[in-house]
Amino acid sequence: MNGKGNSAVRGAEKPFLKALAGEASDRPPMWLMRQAGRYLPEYRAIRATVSGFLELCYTPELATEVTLQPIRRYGFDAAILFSDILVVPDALGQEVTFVEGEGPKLAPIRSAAEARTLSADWIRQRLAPVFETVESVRSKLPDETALIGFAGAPWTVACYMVEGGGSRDFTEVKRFAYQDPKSFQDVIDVLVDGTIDYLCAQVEAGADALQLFDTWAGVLPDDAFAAYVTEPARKIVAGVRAKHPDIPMIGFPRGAGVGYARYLDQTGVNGVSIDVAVDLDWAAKTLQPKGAVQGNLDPQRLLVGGDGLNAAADRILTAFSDGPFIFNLGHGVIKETPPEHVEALVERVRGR
Ligand code: 1CP
Repeated sequence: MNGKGNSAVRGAEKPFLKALAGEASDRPPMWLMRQAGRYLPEYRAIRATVSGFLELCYTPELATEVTLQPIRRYGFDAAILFSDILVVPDALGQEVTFVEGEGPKLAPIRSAAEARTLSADWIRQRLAPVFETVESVRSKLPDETALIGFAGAPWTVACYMVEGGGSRDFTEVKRFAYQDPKSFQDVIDVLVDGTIDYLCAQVEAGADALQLFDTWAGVLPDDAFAAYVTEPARKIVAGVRAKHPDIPMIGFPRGAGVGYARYLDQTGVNGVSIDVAVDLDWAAKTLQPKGAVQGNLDPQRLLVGGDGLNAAADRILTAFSDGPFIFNLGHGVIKETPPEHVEALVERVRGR
């Protein structure tokens, strides 16, 4: 690792940023969602030194190290800040814990009174260690490697806040949204404000681009998708751009189906991250003329490896070769994935 550049001019030479600026390439840039994480033995070694997952997110020295691990191993075109989407509710005043083997746990917010306990005022102060990580990663990355900052989108973060953790059917969050839309909108609004501030602070610390993760966008009917996915994303993009007009942004409304086109049209993002179910030809025809496409290899292909992995990667590379494209998965790396399969995928994508 050498070089410490982050000037606009150098930035323009990063292949990842070129794709987000609308350029096609014979050798598309690549990175993988959840590229830092439990499939890497060096991640597990660092994870074992802390008692809880959030402690890792809030310790800049360790979070920097795990952000850089996949860059050292695979030379990806972008590093993604090591943190989690749930640091935002933690900073809004709804304490988050991660229970080993069970995932996140939060005391659920399900009423107007509970919604009023949240405040976006403390984001910069409480999440200072995260911004310190961004700064430290930036100073250690090679010049050609972009640094992606990120946040969860309001709907997805609200799912965890109202359900009190992960969910299968999203009964409680939908009940709250449908029974008391005004109070639910208050939760969405505080998340919009907090997320704008959170993302701006990441840009100020050195992030080159931002990704908004809306993992549970696909469970909503079209009217609720417009209200809770597209509209908050539009406000966040506009709010961040009011301070940082040139920052490239990617949206990931997972499971949006044909809604990806409306999302790309209406939010102002530079590109969309598509999930495994999106039709390749449809996306090349409908999405690529309007913005960059990022995706969408099935993480299970990477887990299994072999000829099937190569063939699946080739189909994606061929489908998107004429427009702006970033090679990625359709969702995160599965923790049982052999690191050698990632190596093989990098060779396949780079070797063409
Ligand atoms: O103990 C551990 O090591 C915890 C595993 C882990 C990791 C490695 C969690 C817990 N979060 C993360 C890191 C993380 N999460 C990153 C940065 C690393 C990288 O991408 O390389 C990012 C961008 C996220 C984003 C995230 N967290 C999302 C959105 C993307 C997606 O995967 O859909 C979501 C939904 C979460 C919530 C979350 N974090 C962790 C868990 C177990 C969960 C719940 C997932 C669920 O409900 O199924």
